[in-house]
Amino acid sequence: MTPVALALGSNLGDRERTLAGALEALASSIAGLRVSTFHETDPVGVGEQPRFLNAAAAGRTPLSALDLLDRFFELERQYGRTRPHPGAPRTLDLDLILYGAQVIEEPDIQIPHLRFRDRLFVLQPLAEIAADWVDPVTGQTVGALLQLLQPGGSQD
Ligand code: PH2
Ligand code: MG
Ligand code: MG
Repeated sequence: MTPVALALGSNLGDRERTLAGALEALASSIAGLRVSTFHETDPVGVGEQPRFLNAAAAGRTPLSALDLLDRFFELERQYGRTRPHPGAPRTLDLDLILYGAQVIEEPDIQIPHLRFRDRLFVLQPLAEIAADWVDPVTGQTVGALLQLLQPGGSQD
């Protein structure tokens, strides 16, 4: 079993229902699932779009990182995700953020997620459930990464 952390996002359809349904479905692949609160966030880097609902979850999985990613893609499809262009609004986005202390840099999979250190919409929910998790690339905890990005405190 490997500790795993993921980020969830939705800005199309019934966002809350989608995140809750995806989390329930993930319980068969991730044991001891801990889930953050849901954060309403402004879209970042994708132009004018509906607001997002973002969350993070963590637990332990028997699956390889690639098999878990396949499961994520399958769930995204089940929830009606289409990919008309990069950054398009989506019913469901599931991103694998951390997989144990592994660093994986391959064309199909990059772990830790390449941009998670720059994203409040990932770090804020993740810090609620995994503040002490050490990023194997920078050696910083999730809580410290959040502080670096947002030294002032807790505005969303
Ligand atoms: N995901 C993106 C790009 N921008 N902005 C917010 N607020 N939340 C997201 O989940 C998000 C985003 C690409 O995956
Ligand atoms: Mg994403
Ligand atoms: Mg994604």
